[in-house]
Amino acid sequence: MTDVLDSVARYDGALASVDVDTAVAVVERLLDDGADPVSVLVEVIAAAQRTVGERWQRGEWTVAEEHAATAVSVSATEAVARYVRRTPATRGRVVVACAEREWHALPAMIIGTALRADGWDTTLLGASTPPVRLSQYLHDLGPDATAVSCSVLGALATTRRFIEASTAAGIPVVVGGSAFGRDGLRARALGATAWAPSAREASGIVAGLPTVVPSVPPLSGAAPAEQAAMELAHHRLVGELREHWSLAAQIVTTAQSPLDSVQVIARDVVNQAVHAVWAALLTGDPRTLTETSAWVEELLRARGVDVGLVAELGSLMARSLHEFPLARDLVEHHWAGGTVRTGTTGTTAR
Ligand code: B12
Repeated sequence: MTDVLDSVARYDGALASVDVDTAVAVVERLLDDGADPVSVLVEVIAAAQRTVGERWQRGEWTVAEEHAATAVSVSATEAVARYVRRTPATRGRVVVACAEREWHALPAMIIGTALRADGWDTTLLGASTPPVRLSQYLHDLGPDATAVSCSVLGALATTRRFIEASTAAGIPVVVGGSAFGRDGLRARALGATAWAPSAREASGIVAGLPTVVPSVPPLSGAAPAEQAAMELAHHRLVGELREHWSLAAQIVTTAQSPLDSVQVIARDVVNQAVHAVWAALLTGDPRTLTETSAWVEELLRARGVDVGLVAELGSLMARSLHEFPLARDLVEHHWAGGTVRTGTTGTTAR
């Protein structure tokens, strides 16, 4: 019997050396030895992918290395998919998709494969699919459920459009992925029929879904309206922040390629920060701001940059958001532990 810990270590090594053959051989060996395919997906492939993200976050790996390692994991997931397809699908059909702006297609692929392992007939639509395209697929395929994977906070708004499209056709929607956090609060706020924390629970959750669901009611109130207005002003807002945040002026020694320069990281960070505000407005969950500011702090610390710049970014955001009072209030209270100074009032938020 193959030792699982040893397999995980060999798999990690294969990602680091971009060795597709070894990675595929590791998962095939585990499966041939009788390992549960969902455990291989969750404990080997998904776990290793999170390590890839941590290496990028710590400045140890470039974006190019992250891409290369992910391509290896895509091949390994395909190997699991080939294995599970040997058994016929005996349950209903599930469409697995990522909403527009969501480029993390591998988590969706892992969910699709986990569902197929449990007998569901799955159709994978891939990354960043427009809602109108989803509606077309739902009309053509008539699935029993839609499964939506969302890794980045900026795609929660478009995930909501998927929930609207799916429930408008009466089809229940199960959601998951890191953008939903560690509980079902954001999923419920967006009107999803169900949420699951990992691929392990996905099949049981899909099995328990109602056959038909009503259309979700429109999101009403001031917060979703502000989020929609922020989306329209996004270009201007991120432009202002990128121009004024002093991270752009920092000299960083750990950058290994132009794609990993601090300016590129600053662009990503500003986008993520504004998206965290959108997500809090849409879901009523301010942890999106606490989590994102902690993530920015880790990114900066790993690159030897003054972490005081996290609070500076918060202050700039609060100032730029003067037309968006709820958003501004969220930043003042939840970004960087509530240490944001707006400059206009001179006060420190609680
Ligand atoms: C590979 C990768 C990419 C690739 C994706 C390629 C691909 N084909 O998928 C590329 C290079 C395109 C990319 C781009 C970006 N990425 Co990226 N990426 C990753 C990485 C390293 C791995 C993603 C992955 O495959 N995870 C493995 C999956 C399976 O794990 P999981 O998400 O936990 O999924 C489990 C559950 O959540 C659940 N689940 C997931 N989906 C669903 C769906 C349903 C229905 C259910 C029930 C359950 C469920 O089940 C899964 C298995 O148990 C992650 C690190 C990480 N922690 O995941 C970063 C990460 C997600 N990326 C990040 C960032 C910042 C970005 C970029 C903004 C910039 C960048 N670094 O390149 C862009 C944004 C692109 C966009 N708009 O979508 C950050 C997000 C940080 C944050 N605060 O949100 C992370 C966390 C990296 C980090 N540590 O900072 N990325």
